[in-house]
Amino acid sequence: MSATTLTMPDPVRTVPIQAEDAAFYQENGYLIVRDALSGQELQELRDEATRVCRGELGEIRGWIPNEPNDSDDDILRRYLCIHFPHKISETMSDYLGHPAIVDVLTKVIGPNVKCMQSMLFIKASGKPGQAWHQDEYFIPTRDRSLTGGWIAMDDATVENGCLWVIPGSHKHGIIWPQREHNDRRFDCTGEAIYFPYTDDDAVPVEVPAGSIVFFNGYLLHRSLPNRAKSGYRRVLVNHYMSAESLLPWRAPAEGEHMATADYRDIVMIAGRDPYSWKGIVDRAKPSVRPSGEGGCSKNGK
Ligand SMILES: O=C(O)CCC(=O)C(=O)O
Repeated sequence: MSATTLTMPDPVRTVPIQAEDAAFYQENGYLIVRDALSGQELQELRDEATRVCRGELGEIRGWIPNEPNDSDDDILRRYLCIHFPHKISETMSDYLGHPAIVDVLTKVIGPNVKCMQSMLFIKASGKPGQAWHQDEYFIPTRDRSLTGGWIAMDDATVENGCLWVIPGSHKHGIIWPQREHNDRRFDCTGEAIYFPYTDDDAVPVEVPAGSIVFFNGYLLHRSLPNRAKSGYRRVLVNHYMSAESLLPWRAPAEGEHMATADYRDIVMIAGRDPYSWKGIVDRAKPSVRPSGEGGCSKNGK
């Protein structure tokens, strides 16, 4: 299948987005919001990313102790991605509900929105990307409302490993099979297969720092390695969904039926939580994602 990228309308918008921008998102499965963060906010996030990697904010599974003379660069280069940084960083927790994010998500998801995941990508030069996948494969919502909010902390370019997306690929509503791979361009997370597209259907999502890329949980996307000579492609990406939907993520609690399984380590970022009576559970712990540079021993996000 060909996604006719030549006639693609411009996916770049500013907040507040309009109804036609939300329609673009529904049709194409992604949207870019430019200038969503100020220069000061960007610096705050970059500084916080360094503090997270330095281990100054709290425990991270897989974290490597610093040597006395380590520079920030030495430390940042150790980590491709840290999962759940918002659990130890108040700043990153605050950014889950940044006004630009709330504006877009309340227009593409609905008035009640919750967040269940954050990931801090450092992706220094030479680090791998992530193979084709759909986020809904990893984070199953009941109503397909999963949406990523990918905050670019540096300019993201083809050279330094920006996102690539297959516009419209979310519309099948199918979760394609996934398998392990030995492709050294990518980290150890599996790759989606048997979908009816080729790499020629993909478009690069090059964005300046301060942009936020929103994308649907069924959208096929990937990123390639950072081939720049130096520097990073830092991103804070958070995942959101409608608060009405249960989230059967992780194993159900003891004695719980799958139909009512509902992961409750969430942060409400807009509207009301219809399940507030269940309370919030502190379950996710920050961890380092294996980069795969020494080979992949196990799959997973
Ligand atoms: O930024 C990347 O390299 C990959 C991000 C991604 O695939 C995701 O957030 O789902």
